[in-house]
Amino acid sequence: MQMTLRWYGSRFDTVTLQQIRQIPGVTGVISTLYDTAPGDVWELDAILALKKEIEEAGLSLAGIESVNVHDAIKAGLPECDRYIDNYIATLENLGKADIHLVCYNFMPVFDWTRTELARVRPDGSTVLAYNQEAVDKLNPEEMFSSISGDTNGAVMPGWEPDRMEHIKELFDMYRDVDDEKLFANLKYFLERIMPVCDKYDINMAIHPDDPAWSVFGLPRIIINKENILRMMKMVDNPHNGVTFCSGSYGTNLKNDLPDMIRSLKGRIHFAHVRNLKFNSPTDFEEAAHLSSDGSFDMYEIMLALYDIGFTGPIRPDHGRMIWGEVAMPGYGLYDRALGAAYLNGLWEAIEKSHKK
Ligand code: DNO
Repeated sequence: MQMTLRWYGSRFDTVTLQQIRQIPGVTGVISTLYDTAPGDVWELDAILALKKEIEEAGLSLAGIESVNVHDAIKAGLPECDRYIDNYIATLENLGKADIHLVCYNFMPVFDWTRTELARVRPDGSTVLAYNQEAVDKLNPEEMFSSISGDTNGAVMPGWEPDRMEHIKELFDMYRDVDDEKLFANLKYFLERIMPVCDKYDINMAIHPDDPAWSVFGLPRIIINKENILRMMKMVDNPHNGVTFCSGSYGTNLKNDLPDMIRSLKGRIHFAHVRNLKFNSPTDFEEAAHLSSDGSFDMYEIMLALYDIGFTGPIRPDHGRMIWGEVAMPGYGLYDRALGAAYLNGLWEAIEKSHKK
């Protein structure tokens, strides 16, 4: 596996490439053209400039997170073909730039959902948190304003203010879309993009829905083992793969994370590894990566990745805000660096104990 960190680009991130380079064992970043909107074609020059900047800092561009999918594609609107053509053009340019991993999601309207971006934990750190009772009391329009005061000035991925302004229209778009329809729209999208993925050897890695159930009555499909295996089978091409995100699948305690990993052998192209601490089945917070700080056995998760021969990029996921850092919630330097070091430590121990 290759240890990486997510990086939003020098114009958007408080963390620098030079800082990332000093985290032991981190050799690459996962990045994006953060100022592109879903549906835009990514220009080759812009992709090459991003890659060059990263490589000049002594790191590799290990993949893209995310090339976002336009809502017209997810909702299966008549104009979806035009947006799929644009997506293919972007993949074509990524392929020409020798980039072989694209993370994306197929969540209607919202990307991930949290009710708090800065819940204070007993040690004084602040973390992202989710409480179902709080969601039940909100209507979707209030969701964005309820968290927007805590973003530390950052635009949160998936919560871009100009999209959120049109939230009512976005909800209308999905009025007739249920889980089955969403599966069909995803199949159509994948079938159309697989030829360009085959041509350039681009691994598509779908990110799970977070939380892994329906919010505000919207359809959600990438939530459990059964659905993800269905998705792998419905477009049975190795380039149709997954981002295994422990923190997203783990929101549903019924998901057995190591078992899911083992069932996806050969199809996990990217891994996000983080812990969650459950206070009740409907309230969780994003703890430190260490097993003892949360509810998951991180050793078992890393062991399952090792057992399936995982060789792709991996990244620590959301970190706590600690040591006075001010950054995009979940994406500061310090706690993610601790997470990377910890995950690397687990991996080294697993590797060595298997070689004996
Ligand atoms: C949250 C992230 C997601 C993820 C997208 C992938 O912090 O894990 O926003 O990047 O769902 O498209």
